[in-house]
Amino acid sequence: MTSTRHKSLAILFLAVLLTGTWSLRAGAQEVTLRAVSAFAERTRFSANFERFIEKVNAEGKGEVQIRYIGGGGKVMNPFEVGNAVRNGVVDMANVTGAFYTNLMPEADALKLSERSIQELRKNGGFEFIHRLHEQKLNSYFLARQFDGVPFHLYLTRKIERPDLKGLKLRVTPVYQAFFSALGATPIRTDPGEVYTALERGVVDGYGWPIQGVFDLGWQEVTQYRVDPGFYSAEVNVLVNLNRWNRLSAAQKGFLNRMGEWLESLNQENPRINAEEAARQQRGGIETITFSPEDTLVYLKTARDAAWARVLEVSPDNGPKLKEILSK
Ligand code: 173
Repeated sequence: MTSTRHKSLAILFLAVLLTGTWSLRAGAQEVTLRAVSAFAERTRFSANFERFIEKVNAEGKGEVQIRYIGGGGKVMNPFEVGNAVRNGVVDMANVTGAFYTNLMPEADALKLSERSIQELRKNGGFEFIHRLHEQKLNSYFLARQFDGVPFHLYLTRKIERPDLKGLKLRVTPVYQAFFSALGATPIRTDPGEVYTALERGVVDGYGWPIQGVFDLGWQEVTQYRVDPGFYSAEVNVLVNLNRWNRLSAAQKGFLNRMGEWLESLNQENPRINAEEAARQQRGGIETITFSPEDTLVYLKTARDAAWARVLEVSPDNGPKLKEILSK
């Protein structure tokens, strides 16, 4: 009897000891975050995020690791990625605001920023965008990538003037208000459907940044690029807020430093933009430029149509965003 009692006490003691030790270790334990990209793996708009993951995994041993589940339509529909990080189906996402306007209509304004993310972080403007992501996307906004990468209109037929009547164009929310204002019929698709839509003549062109046209072979089905570009691409790294809040101060600090490093890669963009434009030219994509007056109309329509849309869908936060992001 006594020996049984002793035995169970000893087991209890051992259990407490083990649990205690285990939970002490758990406090400092490495966490693994599950991450997805809304863009296809190893394509331009996943590439910097993939470099970020490599760096985190190399420098974050014992602290934070990231398990990359993958990107593009392979893992989930790109337009579902915002919802997945909001629900905690994934812990981290690489995604453009254009893919989560259903949850956060204000995200459509992010492309309109005339200030770099470094500038916005310094002047406090970023705080507002940060809070919107907490409220509407249940996410911590870790980093903004691709400042200074303009979008362009790519076409299979030549146009002489900024008049898109009769053209069916592939869009996301980035281009929708602008191309519609110039008379086009917009057709929304994710990037994975662009090639087929062009090949089959379902669309006469598409919106896309200056970078990444070659990733999915679109040079084969693209004849023209309209210059100049407009807006600025934005692809954001978001972390599910509940997951973020459970990280230790050290883990948060580490990820924030890595996020800043990721944002510093934005300075590579002028060089990459020039390389990609040259590569498009070699690939046979001709540029279309309008008269100086028409160019002004083109750019003014881009800006005005997009801000009008933002103010329409977000009458409460739109004016503040315009104040923060415009120069
Ligand atoms: O799919 C898109 O054209 C789009 O909206 C986008 C946004 C940021 C980077 C690349 C593409």
